Amino acid sequence: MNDEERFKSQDPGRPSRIPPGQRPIEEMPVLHYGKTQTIDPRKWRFKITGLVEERIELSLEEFKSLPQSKVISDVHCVTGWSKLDNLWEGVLSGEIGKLVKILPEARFVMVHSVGGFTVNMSIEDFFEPEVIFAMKHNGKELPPEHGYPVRLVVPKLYFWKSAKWVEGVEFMKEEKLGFWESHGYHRRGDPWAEERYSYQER
Ligand SMILES: Nc1nc2c(c(=O)[nH]1)N[C@H]1C(S)=C(S)[C@@H](COP(=O)(O)O)O[C@H]1N2
Ligand SMILES: [Mo]
Repeated sequence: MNDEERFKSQDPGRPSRIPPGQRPIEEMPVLHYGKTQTIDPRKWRFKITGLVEERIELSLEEFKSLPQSKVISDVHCVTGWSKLDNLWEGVLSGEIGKLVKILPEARFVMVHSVGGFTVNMSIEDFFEPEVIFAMKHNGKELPPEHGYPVRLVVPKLYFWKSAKWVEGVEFMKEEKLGFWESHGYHRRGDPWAEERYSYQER
C-alpha cells in the first residue's frame, strides 16, 4: 500500500478529541444486540441492492481484491465511552459506489448485517471519504465478536452506526430507520452535536 492509497480521517487532527458527555477508555469493549455471528467465509456474500441499475454480489475473495485503504478514527459509543486512534483497513465506501450505477433518486442507505441488524444513513454520510468496510482493526483480522469478516466504520457518527457482520448495502429513495434508530436512538447520531436520542430530532 503506498501513501496515496492511505487516507487518514480528520479525528487525530482535532483540537479536542473527546465529544461532550464521553469519557476515554483504553480497551475496546464488545457490544451488540443479540448473539455474536459466526460467519463461514465461503458462504458470505456482500450484496449491493435497491436503487442501482444492476444489483451485484461479491464473494469474500472478490471483496478482498477491491482497492484497500487505511483509516484512523476515534470511536464514540452512545453509552459514553470513547476509544481513540483505531486503525482500520478495508474497502472505502467510495470503492463500493464505483461497482454499481446508483440511480439519481437514491438519497438514503440501509446497511444490512447477518442476523437482521441494520443501520440507516443519508447517502452523503455514507460516501464521506473516511467511511470504510473494515476487515482489520489495529493490524489484525477482525475476530468474530468485532464483526468478522467485514464491519462498517463511520468515523463521524456514533459507533452504533458501525455495523458488524455486514452483508449488504441498499440504496433507497425514502429514509427508513435501522435497528437502534427505531429503538429510540437518533436517526443521524453526530457525537459532536450529541445527537443521541430520537426525541432530540427536530
Ligand atoms: N451487527 C451489529 N453491529 C453493531 C451492533 C449490533 O448490535 N449488531 N451494535 C453497535 C454498537 S451499539 C456498538 S457500540 C458497536 C460495538 O462494536 P465493538 O463490539 O466492536 O466494540 O457495534 C455496533 N455494531
Ligand atoms: Mo454503542
